[in-house]
Amino acid sequence: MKERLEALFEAVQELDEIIILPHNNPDPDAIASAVALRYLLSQKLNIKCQIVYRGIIGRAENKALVRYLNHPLHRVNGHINQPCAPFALVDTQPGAGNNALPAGADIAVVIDHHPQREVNGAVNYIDVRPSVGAACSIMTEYLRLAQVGIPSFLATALFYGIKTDTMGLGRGTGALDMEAICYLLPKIDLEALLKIERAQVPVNYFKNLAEALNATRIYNNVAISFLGPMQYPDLTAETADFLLRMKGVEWVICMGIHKERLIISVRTQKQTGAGQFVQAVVGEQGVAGGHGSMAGGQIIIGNRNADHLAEGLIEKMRQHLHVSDIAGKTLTT
Ligand SMILES: [Mn+2]
Repeated sequence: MKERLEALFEAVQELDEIIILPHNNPDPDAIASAVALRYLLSQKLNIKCQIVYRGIIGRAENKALVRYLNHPLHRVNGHINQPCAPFALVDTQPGAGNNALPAGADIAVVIDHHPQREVNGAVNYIDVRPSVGAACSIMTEYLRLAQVGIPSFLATALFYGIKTDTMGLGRGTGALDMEAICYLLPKIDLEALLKIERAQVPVNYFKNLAEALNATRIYNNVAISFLGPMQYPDLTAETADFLLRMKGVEWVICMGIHKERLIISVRTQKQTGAGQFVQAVVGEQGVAGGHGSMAGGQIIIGNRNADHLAEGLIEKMRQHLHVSDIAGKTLTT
C-alpha cells in the first residue's frame, strides 16, 4: 500500500502545478475525490492544484456540497485550450468519454474505480480499482498513508462521496470502502452533512418530479422514464435513484435531453450488470459505462429526432431486459 503512495508522489514530485479533472457533471464522489487530491498534493508536495470540470452541477445536494467546500471547482466551457500543466484525472479515465481531457494532453495521474479502459499514450501513474465502491475511498487511503490529518470539511465530503456512490453505503461497498467509512465517521461534521443531504430544492424541482412520474412506464420489474428536455443533466440520475425505491422494481432507466445530448441513467437492485447493460444498449452511438448497479451514458443527438432516438433505445432496453412483450403501465393515472 505504501508503495502506491510513493509511486504517486514520484509521478508528480517534479511538477509545480497540476490540473485536477473529475468527470463531466461531477457527482459528490468526483467532487470530493478531486478536493482530496488537491489537499494531498498541496499539503505534502506544495503543488499548485486547480480543479476544473465541464458540465453542470445541478442537483441541489451537489450544489450544497460545493457551497460547503467553498466552490473549489472551476467550470470550463467546451474543451480546455492550451493546458499549461499536466492533468490528474479522478473518478474518470482517459478514453472514458465523460471528461474534458484535451487530445494529446499530458496526464500525470489517473485515480478511478470504474472498469479499466485501454490507455493510449503515457500516464505517469495509474491507480484504477473497479472493486472499490467510490473514488473517495481510494483517496481516503492515500491521505491516511501520507499521514495527512483529514480536516472535518474533507472528511464530510469524502464520506458523502462514498455514501452516494454506494447507494447509501449499500451496494458495491467493499473492504476499502468500509475502512474509509469507519475512519471518516468520527471526523465528519454531521450538521453540515445533514444540510447537504436535505438541501432545499428549487420550486421547479417538484414540477420536474411530477413530469418524471407522469412519464414513467412500468414493465413488470422495469421502470423506464423519458423526461424530454431537462434543465440540468443529472436530473436523470436523481430521478433514477428515486424510482429505484419502488416496490417490485429491479431496473430503472431514465433518459432526458440536455442541450445536444441524450443522457441515460441506469440503476438496478442487482449487484452487477448495469454498466454492461448501458454499454450494450448505447453501443457505438455514444459513450457509456459505470458500475454493477449504477451506470450511465450519453449520445450526441446530431440531426436525428431526439424522441425517435429515445424510442429506439427504449425498444432495445426492453428487449435486453426481456420485457418487450409487456404493455407499459403508467404510474400516475
Ligand atoms: Mn465514483
